[in-house]
Amino acid sequence: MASDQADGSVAAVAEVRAPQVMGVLNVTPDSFSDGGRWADHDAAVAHGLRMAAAGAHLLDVGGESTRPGATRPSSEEELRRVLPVVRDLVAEGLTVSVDTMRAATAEAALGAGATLVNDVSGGRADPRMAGLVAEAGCRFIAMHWRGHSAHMDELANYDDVVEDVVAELTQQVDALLAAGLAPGQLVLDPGFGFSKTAEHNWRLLAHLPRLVALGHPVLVGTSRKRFLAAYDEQGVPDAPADRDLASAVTSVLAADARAWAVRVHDVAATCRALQVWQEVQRAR
Ligand code: PMM
Repeated sequence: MASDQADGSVAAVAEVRAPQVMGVLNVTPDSFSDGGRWADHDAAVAHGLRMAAAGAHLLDVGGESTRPGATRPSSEEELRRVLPVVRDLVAEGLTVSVDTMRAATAEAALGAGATLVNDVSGGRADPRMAGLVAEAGCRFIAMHWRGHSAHMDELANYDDVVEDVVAELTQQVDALLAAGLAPGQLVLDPGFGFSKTAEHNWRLLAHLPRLVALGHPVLVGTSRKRFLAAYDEQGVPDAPADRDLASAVTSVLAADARAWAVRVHDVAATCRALQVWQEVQRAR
């Protein structure tokens, strides 16, 4: 974008862009946020198309629930869930990432036209992942991760959650670069809700600029997570699907911190919230 100055010169003014919106498409029977709703192939594809029409730039297709305590599907089952959905969404001209910790699933999804790999373990769960992604040359979303869902809540111990997450992600970046990834392939994610208490999540959200300052694009995945729950007088939390307003607020905070993308369930509400944010940036 260019703007006219009072002295007649034209100065380049970088437009501040809102984050990319990544729509969550869990093809699983048991995800905490939307478990079972899109487990059927046709329902999943239809939901992906709806999210794209609502403004999603990317669709994140996953076949393994990562809710605390979840058990893992077999590799074959994960592929059976994910692959036909990836293929059909790519055929519709959409940009698809595959949410998987398995190199075999990532490889098959890339073969079916996915262009990003989103690995909540940052390449730590499968020793083949880094080599595969380095070879493919695609974008790789590396999340902060300490262990599988079955026992991740026991691993939520930090001296200083912001500095510890920054240090562990930096170590992971070094490992990925050593395995052959180019710096431009990397996207970092602090991993909201993964081995984190509510307090840890609030601190990470408050200090997102610290992560952005590492120099890689940052993805923020707060949508519908436990720490955003509202509680009634009996102390009962609301349902995950009732947390979309709170989630949209966190997307605006992510935009303020200059995150590259937000991973969300309610694409329409997120896009509307980010439009408002963008108008305020323009008016500055
Ligand atoms: N959260 C979930 C799954 N995949 N991927 C990234 N990169 N970041 C996240 O925060 C993340 C993820 C779990 O949430 P869901 O059950 O709503 O998909």
